[in-house]
Amino acid sequence: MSDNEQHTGLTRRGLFGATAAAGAMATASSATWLTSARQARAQAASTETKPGVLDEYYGFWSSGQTGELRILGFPSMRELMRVPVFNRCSATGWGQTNESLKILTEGLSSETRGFLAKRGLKTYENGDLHHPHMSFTDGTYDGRYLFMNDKANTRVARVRCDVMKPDKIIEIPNAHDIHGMRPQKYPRTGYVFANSEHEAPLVNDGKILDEPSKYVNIFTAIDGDKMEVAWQVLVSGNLDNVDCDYQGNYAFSTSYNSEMGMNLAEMTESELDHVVIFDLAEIEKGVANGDYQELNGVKVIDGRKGKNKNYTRYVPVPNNPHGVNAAPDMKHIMIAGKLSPTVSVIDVEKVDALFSQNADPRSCIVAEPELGLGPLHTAFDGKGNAFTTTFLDSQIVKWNIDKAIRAYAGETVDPIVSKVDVHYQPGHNSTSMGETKEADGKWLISMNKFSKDRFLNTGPLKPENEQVIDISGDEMKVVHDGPTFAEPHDSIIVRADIVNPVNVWSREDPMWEEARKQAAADGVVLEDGSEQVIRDGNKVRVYMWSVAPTFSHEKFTVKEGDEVTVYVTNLDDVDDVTHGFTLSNHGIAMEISPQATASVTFTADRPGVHWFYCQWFCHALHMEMRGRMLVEPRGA
Ligand code: RUQ
Ligand code: CUA
Ligand code: CA
Repeated sequence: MSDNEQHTGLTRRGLFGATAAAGAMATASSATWLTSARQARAQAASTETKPGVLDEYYGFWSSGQTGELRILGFPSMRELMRVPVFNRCSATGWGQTNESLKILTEGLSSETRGFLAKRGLKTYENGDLHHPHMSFTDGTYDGRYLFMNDKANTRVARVRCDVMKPDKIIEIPNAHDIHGMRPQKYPRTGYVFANSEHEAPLVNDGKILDEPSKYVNIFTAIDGDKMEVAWQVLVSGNLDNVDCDYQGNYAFSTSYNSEMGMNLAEMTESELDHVVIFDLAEIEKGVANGDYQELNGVKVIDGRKGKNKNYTRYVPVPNNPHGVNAAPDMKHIMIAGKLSPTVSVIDVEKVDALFSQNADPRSCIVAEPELGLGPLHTAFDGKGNAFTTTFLDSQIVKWNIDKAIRAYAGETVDPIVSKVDVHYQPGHNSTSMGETKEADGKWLISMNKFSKDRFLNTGPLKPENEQVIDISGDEMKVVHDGPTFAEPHDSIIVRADIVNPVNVWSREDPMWEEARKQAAADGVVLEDGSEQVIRDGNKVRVYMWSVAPTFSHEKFTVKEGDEVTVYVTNLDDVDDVTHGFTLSNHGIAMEISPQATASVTFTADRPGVHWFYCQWFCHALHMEMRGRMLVEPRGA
């Protein structure tokens, strides 16, 4: 058995026994680290942020199967906002208002819309949001947009950073379950790269079913400005995570299933899987030269192995690799080994030769330090160090990139700087500005999948635990534990000066373009305070405005069976005076922030008196901010 095989055997057993391993974490770290960590604690930087003091960073957090984006203040870890994206939100009406439904439905294929319609749905009501990333210009965040994936329903969303609401959500055709997703770093975003994780027939219409040898997988480049698919590439094996270089030349995707296995034994059979490297210029050339097939309106390039094309290269790496992270030195890409205790380091400058000279694919690997069991993701301090989570060891491993390269070249040097225990089983970690060329080396967040005994017991379903770590010195210091609900996979920590949201909506915002058009057709000006009820056959449009603490209508009357649309325009233009419109016993509620318009359409099929009220506390007389909908019975 080779060294490598031994590790693989160990980690496989460890992986299957992961929960049992969590209890025994302390044994994994040496006493030396514990002692020095204890000594260092006295001088640790504090996450405490005094009342009234603003945080130094924005944290943008995913929420996994909750489907929303979360905004945190960092390092205080105060949750500032939840931004519904793929989920249905009770508070804001996301997924119910016409404005949100437009965004949620216009990017779906007609096939998906038809499928959902049969289930009485306009859009999906769940999502699995793993990876939030900000748009880049010249290698750093530019504060324009946040992009994020939906693994559950094969979508990618864009959130506007000026208002912190999604403006585009698109379904990715030909793909199955978007997992890894990253924006292009240079010269700007540009492309948003998205990995389809799960294999399926290219034309998935039921003619091919249990014939895995005919399945494919697909890599997608989205035009981040238009939010349209630019092109796709067929690949061999599946795709997990993705990142790209700082030069705008290549994207790198891990594949844990190079075997194209359909069960665990098959998927973990090979000692080596691979990283696919995509040559963006070659692919663009191929598209321009017509070397593609068009499928569901998308140009699909064939980048599979053995096609003798220059679109892709496959670099063998151990073993069911997971995370891909580009270092702020703008030169190195870290591939976490997961079942292998190693991280494989790719030198982007050595990638050219893979394409131009058909060099040995492994020749771009310049280091492969052994860090511990279950390496998943790597973050950076911008000072030449990397921080890798080890899921099975429950540690963050700080290692020096240069030393790892020298060790790989044969020098006797230990790249590991220090390790710290985290609680328990970390997945992603992120450092302040760490995925940009402006990494500042101050903070790291370890996003731990298990909390176990760290908090008061909440029953069988436990929160996760996020730990803030001071990384300004050689020893890492855990300075904060924070429970969190399902399941922030990933996060970015962005300097606050980069993000500048508005306080009040602009009345020109495209969000209520449809409402404005309809109002114009009805002779109503949304913002002039006119209150009108327009009847159009069995369609009734109620135009309403709100100024704390009143709605313009104390009542409106409709007939049973009418299709009613209520438009509310919030004429308050004061910071933080958000109103709501909840129609009781109709399952309807929506948010109307200052100077916004929101609308909702429903059938008035309950005769009688129904109150609507404002659900956002806005005034001393907030309780009085209410009115009646009178529904005349049919035939009355
Ligand atoms: S993946 S825990 Cu969905 Cu980001 Cu690695
Ligand atoms: Cu308006 Cu409460
Ligand atoms: Ca594998």
